[in-house]
Amino acid sequence: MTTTNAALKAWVDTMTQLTTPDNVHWCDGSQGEYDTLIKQMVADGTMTELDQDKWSGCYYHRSSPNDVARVEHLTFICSENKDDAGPNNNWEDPAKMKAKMNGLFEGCMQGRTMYVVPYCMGPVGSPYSKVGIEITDSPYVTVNMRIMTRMGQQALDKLGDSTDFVRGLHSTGELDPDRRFICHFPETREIMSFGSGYGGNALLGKKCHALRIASIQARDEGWLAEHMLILGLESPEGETTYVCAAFPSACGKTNLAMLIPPAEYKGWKAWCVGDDIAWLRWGPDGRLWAINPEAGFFGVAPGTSEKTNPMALASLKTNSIFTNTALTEDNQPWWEGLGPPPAKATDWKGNAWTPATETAAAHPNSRFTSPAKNCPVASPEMDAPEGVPISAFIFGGRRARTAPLVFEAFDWNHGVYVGAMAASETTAAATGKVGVVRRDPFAMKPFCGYNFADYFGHWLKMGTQSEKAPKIFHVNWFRTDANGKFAWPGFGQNMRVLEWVLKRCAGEVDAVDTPIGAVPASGGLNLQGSGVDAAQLDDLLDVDSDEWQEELKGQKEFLEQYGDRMPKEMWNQYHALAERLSAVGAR
Ligand code: OXD
Ligand code: MN
Repeated sequence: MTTTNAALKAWVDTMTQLTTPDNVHWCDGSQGEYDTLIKQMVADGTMTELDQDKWSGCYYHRSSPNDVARVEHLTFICSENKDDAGPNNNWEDPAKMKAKMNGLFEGCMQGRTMYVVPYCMGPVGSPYSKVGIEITDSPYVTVNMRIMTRMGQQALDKLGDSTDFVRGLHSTGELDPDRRFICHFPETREIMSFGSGYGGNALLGKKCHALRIASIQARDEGWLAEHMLILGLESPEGETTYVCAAFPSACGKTNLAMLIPPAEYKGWKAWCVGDDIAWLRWGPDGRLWAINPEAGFFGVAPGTSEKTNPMALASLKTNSIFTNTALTEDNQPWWEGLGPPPAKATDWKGNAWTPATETAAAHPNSRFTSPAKNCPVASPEMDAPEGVPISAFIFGGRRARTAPLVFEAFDWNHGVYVGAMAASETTAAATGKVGVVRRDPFAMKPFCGYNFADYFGHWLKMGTQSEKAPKIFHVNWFRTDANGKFAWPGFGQNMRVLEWVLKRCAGEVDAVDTPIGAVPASGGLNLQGSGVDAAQLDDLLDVDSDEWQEELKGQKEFLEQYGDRMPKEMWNQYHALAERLSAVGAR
């Protein structure tokens, strides 16, 4: 590992003095370094080697049982000005929080090795990529970062002597939930994360850098950093159209990103460019181009199977790390939904487990970390420096009623409003209370590093900058019928909705206006072979006045939280929607 970057060396020296590690290791990102770290973790019990004949290059890790997910209540945006963080974030004064965090970090790496992890978010050759440095005392984090980012010497080479890098300091500390904080300092582009080893809290390139800090950089520099998958759909004629889609966590983003078109779609191919994050900029041609800043998938294991997502399953078969799944007696990972349960296993907490055990074998948020290149439908454009041109944005959530299967926004500003009002209903499993609407604007509620009112303003402004802005759509795969059953088959069948989206982008198919947006005209959505008939589709596309009056109330409450800072145009959109709804109500 070599660098002449004086600012970087000085910062690493200061962090070394603060945390006092026994050793400092600068990561070069090589396979040899990765193998050495894995070997070391197998030796000390941090990792278990899986059956290498069936799971080549795969390892298993069990985290502390109190450290299995992102901790939104312990995540802070420490901007100089509280209003800049907005009601959508926890805020603390940066000087106060820095002092508190420095206290936690003081001497915390004693007896440990400090790993200096240079990483590049985005293809190394892309002018749109950004370099960050994560300092961590976790070898588990280090090997995960090598899968999730372009890591090591290549990132240092890209950085050169520039001082423009995100500074991330991470320690697992004592994994004490009372001494766990994930803090962002937007003005100085710094991240300090203490007390957790979980991906979303500890792999600082992902949510902390590529979304929270990058969303702020994007606002300042005129681009977008979004919680979106990027999917290419290639027609039988060989033309590929790209879409970006934003859904709240655990609403099937990875599944849609790796969709397999149904049998009726002969000759169609779907290509995965990314499953979680998109960075978008206007290209010289006036279109919006997207890169995936990541190099791997950090996917939820439970529910992933040959049936639901064969492409994810193929991706995780080699060179992957499994965290908090179950482990079978013959050293294979297992999770609920994968297939028949093993007769005996060890559960995610390390306890003996059999199918008769009442608790789940895998934690519901157990994960696989896999190289994106493993995916059989990884887009050939995944490394393209300029990214891919986006024709449509698709927003969605999990709604039992209210939101129809699909609708198109009337124009960009209406589309921004639709994205801002994206919401999901909680499921019984999550809260014990079904049907509570949780607003998750642009699926960015946990990830927008600044005031949502300003974020919506930024999106509105972006739309004024080109005539070729993508069209905006909203989908809902989770609508239920009168019996409470899912009315739409989902998964690969979602291709039918995507085809309609593509046809709308190409101006090839009609739509019917409703008060909330335009839905497919009769016969416009291909149902052949779907198992859904025309009457069922009518129900799936129905816009119910009473449900929307209720929805309007929730939208108003949400907008009001942001006071004067909410752009007037968002209120204009609200009033226009209310008027359109009352016009049909009065009919
Ligand atoms: C994720 C998330 O892990 O959104 O991608 O929580
Ligand atoms: Mn995500």
